[in-house]
Amino acid sequence: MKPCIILYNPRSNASGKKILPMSLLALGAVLETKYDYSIVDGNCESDPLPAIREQIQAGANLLAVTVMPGPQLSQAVPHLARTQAEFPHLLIVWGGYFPTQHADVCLNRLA
Ligand code: B12
Repeated sequence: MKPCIILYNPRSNASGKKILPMSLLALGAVLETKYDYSIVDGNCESDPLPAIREQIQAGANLLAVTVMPGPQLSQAVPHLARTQAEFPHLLIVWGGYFPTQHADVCLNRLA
């Protein structure tokens, strides 16, 4: 079945280390057998946007992103703004350390 959920880990380290996206793997474990999902890892993709676009064109309708403060946030904001502009009906869900601690900023300034 085609994935309906994209789990996106914006790049979290400049050194290019392929760190396991534990946050999304934990989410995937919950989604397993219930929903089809794919993981787009910014630590593995030089430009994650084409990979995200491809999944949406293949039918994905929810983009779930994990965001820590710092480099991940500076990736997430422009990437999600561009993706939302291109796919206005796409549902985007923020999770992780930054939105958990700064929900007001995410809801009022970034949505
Ligand atoms: C692994 C890790 C890293 C890795 C990155 C991993 C990655 N995502 O690629 C590396 C080493 C690169 C890293 C770097 C940094 N980190 Co760090 N990191 C951690 C660490 C040790 C574990 C996080 C983790 O994987 N937890 C396990 C997963 C399963 O739990 P989780 O992330 O909370 O996810 C759960 C929920 O939050 C939720 N969830 C998470 N994402 C999403 C998304 C959606 C859509 C939904 C629905 C739910 C959801 O569901 C998950 C399952 O329950 C934590 C400390 C800790 N013990 O938690 C610090 C921590 C998160 N890091 C922190 C910081 C500050 C940084 C840096 C800014 C440090 C620096 N100065 O450079 C950088 C920033 C990097 C960046 N932003 O890009 C702080 C954040 C503090 C804060 N106020 O938010 C922490 C808490 C450490 C600390 N005690 O200070 N980090």
